Amino acid sequence: MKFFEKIEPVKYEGSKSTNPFAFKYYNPEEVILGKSMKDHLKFSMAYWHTLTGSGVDPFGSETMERSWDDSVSDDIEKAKLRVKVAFEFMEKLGIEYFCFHDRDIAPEQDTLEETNKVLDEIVDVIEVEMKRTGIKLLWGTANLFGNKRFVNGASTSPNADVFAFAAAQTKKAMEITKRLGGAGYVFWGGREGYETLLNTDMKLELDNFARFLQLAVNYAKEIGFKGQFYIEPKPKEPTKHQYDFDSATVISFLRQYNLDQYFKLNIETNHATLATHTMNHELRLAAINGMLGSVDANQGDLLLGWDTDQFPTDIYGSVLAMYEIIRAGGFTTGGLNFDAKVRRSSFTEEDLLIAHIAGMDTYAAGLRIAARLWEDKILENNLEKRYRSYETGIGKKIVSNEVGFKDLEEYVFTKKEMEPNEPGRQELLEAILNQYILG
Ligand code: XLS
Ligand code: NI
Ligand code: NI
Repeated sequence: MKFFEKIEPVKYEGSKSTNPFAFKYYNPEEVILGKSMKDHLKFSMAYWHTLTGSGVDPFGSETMERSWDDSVSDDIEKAKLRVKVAFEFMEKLGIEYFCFHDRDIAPEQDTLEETNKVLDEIVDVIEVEMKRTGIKLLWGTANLFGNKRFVNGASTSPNADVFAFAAAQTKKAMEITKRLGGAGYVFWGGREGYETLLNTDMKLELDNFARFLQLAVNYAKEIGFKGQFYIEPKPKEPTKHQYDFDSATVISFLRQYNLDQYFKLNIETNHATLATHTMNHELRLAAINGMLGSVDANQGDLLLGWDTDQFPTDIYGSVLAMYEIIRAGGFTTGGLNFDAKVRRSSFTEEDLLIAHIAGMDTYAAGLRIAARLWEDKILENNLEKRYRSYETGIGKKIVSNEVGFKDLEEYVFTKKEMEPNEPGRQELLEAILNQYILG
């Protein structure tokens, strides 16, 4: 059965188009900075939001109208049908990657053995669809937060049996990710954090968290899984203190436990917002540490303190994010995964398509603008000029670690007059950025 039969494959029609089912900025094969737009952007569909998002919120029940979900009642049959719908949907949009949690694609059964059996059945269907369409798995992951057994965390749970269960579940999720040729595997610390120190052994929880990651690294070696491991930082929600707070926290955690060589970061826009950082800050920090891996492209609402996971439509943000990605040399294993859900009142199947088109166009426009900024070296030339005092003289000695406090004191005593400071010219740069955005 075809569900999007009435809808033509989405095409690029340019910025003057009024067709809601056309791309205005995303022209997949167009070459920018020597690479096609689709290879720069590597769009990915998030299975959980797009296929299983129902529109529930703390105040109300499901709102989404999904004809395929209504057409079958058996859970396993429904899961199989959703796979078909997912691939048809990605084909219409020309999305070449997807991401999933184990529990998004297949319903959990009474025991882990039964769950794994059902999971394998669904993976069979996914495998066929991947072969048919050429669509690839950007990353897989395990849902270690939804089931009530994870009420106190997974690898950071005070209950060792829960640690064991999380390990067993992750083992299987890694196996299916490997089987589907996944380019990566994500660890988002679901409920790995705490509410109050009154009942928490923080040291043991952090040690166990690192132990768990080390076990995953060991198992990847054992089964020959070559995909990239990522940690996805998030500062809060569901727990008050999430251990993977932001890029900086995760990088130092990985270094402390000698895990840094095995992991990169999967950075999500809305999580940056929750950490009171900009997305470009999070990306730059990862990049300068060689850990910029992949992106969960969405956006939050600055007036709300939670992870609203909206589709990205903010051009300013997409320009600055794409600038960082270009600056870091582009994606290798990673891509732009739409960890985003349609608003509760955007409940039609058409809304689902339009939301993805809007997100793809936003990042495509971001890429176009960021590429021009990069080519014209607007920011890079300014940096060069601003930091030129480190190119010669005492500055050069400082950055080549040739001087100590005594030498610097002597330098100041003999020089007497310091070089004057220069203005940062923030407003000028912001105005130039606006020119690049508006054309
Ligand atoms: C939740 C996270 C989650 C991860 C995958 O806030 O963004 O969806 O991306 O587990
Ligand atoms: Ni995410
Ligand atoms: Ni999120």
